Amino acid sequence: MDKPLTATLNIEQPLDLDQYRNKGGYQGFARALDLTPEEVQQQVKEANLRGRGGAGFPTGMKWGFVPMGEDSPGRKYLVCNADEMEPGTFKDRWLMEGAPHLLVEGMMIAAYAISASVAYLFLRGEYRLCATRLEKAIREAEQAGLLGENIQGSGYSLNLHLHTSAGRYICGEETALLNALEGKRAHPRAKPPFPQVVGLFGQPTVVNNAETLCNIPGILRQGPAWYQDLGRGEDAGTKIYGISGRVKNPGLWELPMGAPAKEIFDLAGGMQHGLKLRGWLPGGASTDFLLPEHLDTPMEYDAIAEAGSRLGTGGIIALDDKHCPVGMVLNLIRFFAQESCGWCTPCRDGLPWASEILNRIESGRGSQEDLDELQRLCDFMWMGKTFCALAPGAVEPMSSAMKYFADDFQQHIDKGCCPYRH
Ligand code: L3W
Repeated sequence: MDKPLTATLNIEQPLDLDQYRNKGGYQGFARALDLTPEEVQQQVKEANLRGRGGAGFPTGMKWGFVPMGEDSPGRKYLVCNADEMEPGTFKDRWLMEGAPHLLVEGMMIAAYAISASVAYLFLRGEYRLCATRLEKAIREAEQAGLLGENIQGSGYSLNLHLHTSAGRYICGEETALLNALEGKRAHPRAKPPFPQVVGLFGQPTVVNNAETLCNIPGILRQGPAWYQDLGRGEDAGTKIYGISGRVKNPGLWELPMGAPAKEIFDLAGGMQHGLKLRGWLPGGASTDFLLPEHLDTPMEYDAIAEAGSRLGTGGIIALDDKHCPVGMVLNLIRFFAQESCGWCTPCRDGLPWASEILNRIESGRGSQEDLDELQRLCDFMWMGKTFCALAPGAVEPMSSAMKYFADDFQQHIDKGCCPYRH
């Protein structure tokens, strides 16, 4: 099976420019330069690539919202969102550490497709090894004339800058990220207008996740039909799936879109000795729990949604039967409460409140009213009541845990202690 995301990945020593080129690297970019930007967009639309950051928005469609030609003569920007901070998610790090030129090439093609002359790679600050390796790849591309003015005599010019984040989860929300790049406090902006029309410094801007962009070189080099065929079910291409929790071998694998979750658990060697799977979050912490009975579900957008969750980042978090679900949710809500930017009330006040109530329940001091209040808070922080997806995302593991593991919540209250500790 073709594995275009990891075919050139080497985590010990990533390929330098010449080695990457010897394996077909930058052929996708060369092919793009032979096409018009609109034709490149069309290729990605036909490939049916969907965003890998968590929302699954169609990439070609997103690019198509950028006003082109005489409609928009000003500067346009491409931004790579590599601020990977979703708990249980470490796929972008792997790609950037192991295949930096793949991302640089993907950014170059995406920038060309929207006629952007400046691109920013917004990188999580803690990813220092990624920064070193990406910086080297960018310099090599510049020295080879693949970046800069009038690239390869094409008339197209692109400058690509690496920006390391000062470090907040909210910086991964695309409009907060744009504010951070502008040197402002990283609050989300109201949408619409979407960044494709009014983005960085008020100019048309596309923000794409790092893994999404790593898919682009293959699409241009081998065509949309080839890319479509890589998927096993409804969705096209391959995906970096991951798993953490008490499985035997936590890790990352490139598999066809639509591979069942069970296959990922099998690759991880199953649960550690003596443990049973109790539940799993399919794609990072801000997704709903699914159960062992859902393991045959294809890991693709619609199938996971039908099962009652979201594919999210594809980074599975496994919950075992010796681990308290209330404690797990408390841990996640504490993270989200700490990372709330405080811009809107439901998130700023709701998450610390939920954290306090969960703490009471988990430590055996909770009441029946606390459970009702938690349920009310889930509605208070839901989509449409907040500026961005942070609080609604945080609600997903909490509300689904209250549904699937209701007995565990109840036992904490009835016994006055955590049943997993006593
Ligand atoms: C034009 C419209 N553009 C949507 C664009 C929008 C954005 C993309 C997705 O949250 C999710 C969230 C987290 N016209 C448009 C449009 N767009 N409608 O499509 O937008 P949206 O609003 O669906 O989602 P979002 O606010 O970008 C992203 C989830 O990801 N998540 C978190 C992941 C975190 C990481 C990380 O740390 N690296 O990936 C996990 O599931 O909960 O639902 O570009 O402009 N009408």
